[in-house]
Amino acid sequence: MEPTEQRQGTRLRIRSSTVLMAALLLVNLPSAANSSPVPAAGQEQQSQQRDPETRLRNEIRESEQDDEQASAPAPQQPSFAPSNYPARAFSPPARRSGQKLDTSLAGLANIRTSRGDSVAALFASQRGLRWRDGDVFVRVDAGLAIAGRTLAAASSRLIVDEVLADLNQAGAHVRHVFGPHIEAWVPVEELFALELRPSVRGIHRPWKMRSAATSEGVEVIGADRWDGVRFRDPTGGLRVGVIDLSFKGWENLRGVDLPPEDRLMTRSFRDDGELEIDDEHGTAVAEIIYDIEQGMTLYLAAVETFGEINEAITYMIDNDVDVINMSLGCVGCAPGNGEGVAIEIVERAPQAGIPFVTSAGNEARKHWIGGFVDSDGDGLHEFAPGDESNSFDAVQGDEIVVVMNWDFPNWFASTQDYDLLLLDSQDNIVDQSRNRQAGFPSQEAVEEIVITLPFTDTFHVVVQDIQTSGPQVFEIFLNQDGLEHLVAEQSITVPADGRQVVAVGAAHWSNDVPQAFSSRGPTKDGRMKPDMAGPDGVSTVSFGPLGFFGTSAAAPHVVGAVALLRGRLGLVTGADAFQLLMPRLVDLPPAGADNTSGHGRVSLIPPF
Ligand SMILES: [Ca+2]
Ligand SMILES: [Ca+2]
Ligand SMILES: [Ca+2]
Ligand SMILES: [Ca+2]
Repeated sequence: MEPTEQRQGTRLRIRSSTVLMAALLLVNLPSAANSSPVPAAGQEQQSQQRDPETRLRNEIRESEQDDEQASAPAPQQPSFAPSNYPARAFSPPARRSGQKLDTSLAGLANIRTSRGDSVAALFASQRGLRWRDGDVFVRVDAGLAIAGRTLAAASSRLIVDEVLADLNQAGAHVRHVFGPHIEAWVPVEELFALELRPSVRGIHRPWKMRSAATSEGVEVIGADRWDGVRFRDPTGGLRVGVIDLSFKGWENLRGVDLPPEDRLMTRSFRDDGELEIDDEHGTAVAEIIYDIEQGMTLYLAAVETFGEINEAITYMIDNDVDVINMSLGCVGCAPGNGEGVAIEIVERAPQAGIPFVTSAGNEARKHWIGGFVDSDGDGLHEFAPGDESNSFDAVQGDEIVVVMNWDFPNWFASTQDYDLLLLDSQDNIVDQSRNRQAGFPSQEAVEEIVITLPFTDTFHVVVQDIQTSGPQVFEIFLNQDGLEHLVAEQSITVPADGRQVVAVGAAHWSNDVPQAFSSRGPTKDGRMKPDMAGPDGVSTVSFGPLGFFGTSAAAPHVVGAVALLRGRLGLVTGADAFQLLMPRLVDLPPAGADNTSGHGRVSLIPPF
């Protein structure tokens, strides 16, 4: 055996025993409240070399460990049996009964109680939680505790009103209500009390979109061949909607790379009211559409959460747009089988006759999926024989997002309980997500770790079986490249899995070769996706020459094509134009429809 393999074997054994030891200490050593269960000697040495923020983080971690020990139940047989639910890390025992709070939110509440506002603010920012003067932005789910029912089936307007009254009494500021879901600013000290309210089923991070971050495409798809075709205006205006996180620099491009002022509408639906909070992503998307067709009014809508997207869709429908581009996706916000609130929200557009075009995702090299395997019986999944970690290298300051999904058919109220851990190279728990899945509404089969890394290291994603009826298929997404074990299949993001949503993969403009990172289908229920492909690697003012890569750049080529056909052929609706595109897609290898480029790359080559 090679030395590297031996070292790996040793390290993994240490890892397993560390996790087990933490659990043992939790259940057996409540009196050891002032000692640290996770190896601390090495950690202290490291912290001397790290910055002040790292020391503060270590303080937070120690505080969390105090909480773990304070919450330790009566001693039991140490095992990973269901009764020994280990390390509900951030919840003290009196608060365990509810178990409706996401791990990170419970951690935030405990940190604020023990360490005050400034440490809590740091904790929130390191975990990607919106924080404002002691309030945190959350999604509250309203429903009754009926095992085996989804939230939608366990909720009603009366139940939602009851939770709204609870929130009002708690001093919360409600921002959006969609179905049984409420997005609100909630005072952190009220989280545990709210968790105990009978009609509150879950308090979670708000579902958020992420951009598929990072023209020649104009010629590739043949839009230049339409230069001599006069623009017709049969319905009093061609209108195109772009929904995105941020439109930085949009004002500078008016009248040249974007429509002039009288045909460029902007509106922020974001809680912060910003159009330009982030980067030029949305501006670059709009530039591509305008490269292909100039005769339209563009509607730019800035969003981040589902509640905000819901309002943006209403805005687009009210303004009678012909086609919508949203080069955004999320993971861990729905099961990926065409079901879920994200899908319901965006499919309001096609139901109103408006084609909704989205990016397939850039996650093919950031994804793993497979069945749970535990041949040594220690409760930890083996990604490969003898390897209980899916590792990656990352540097201090990286905002890491690890998302795990499973039990796709019953995702909304899962009885299968897995937990997700992130360990460093010395097997310290950097962070963990230990939400409860016991079959109640809002107990989604998802665990999510969001953490700004306090140091540079090799990190390990570890999956633990807490209580399941048998091995389940699960998937892991990491928000950066470099995951040790990868599976490209089924890496499509939400809402690209929607049946009425047009999902677009990316193929490089110069050679029509699909990008390795372009998310692959099929959906979790086995349907082919993406639907088609578009060019990427193209030039925009926003991202520079040949600088806009990804399915985010591919999708607006489809939207631009729909707009062009609608305008130049004098069609009445965007849906009419979309129908004309489908039979003219250029099939890319392998022959026939496939889960990389769908039915083919978009083309406007005449005749039409
Ligand atoms: Ca194992
Ligand atoms: Ca590994
Ligand atoms: Ca869990
Ligand atoms: Ca093909």
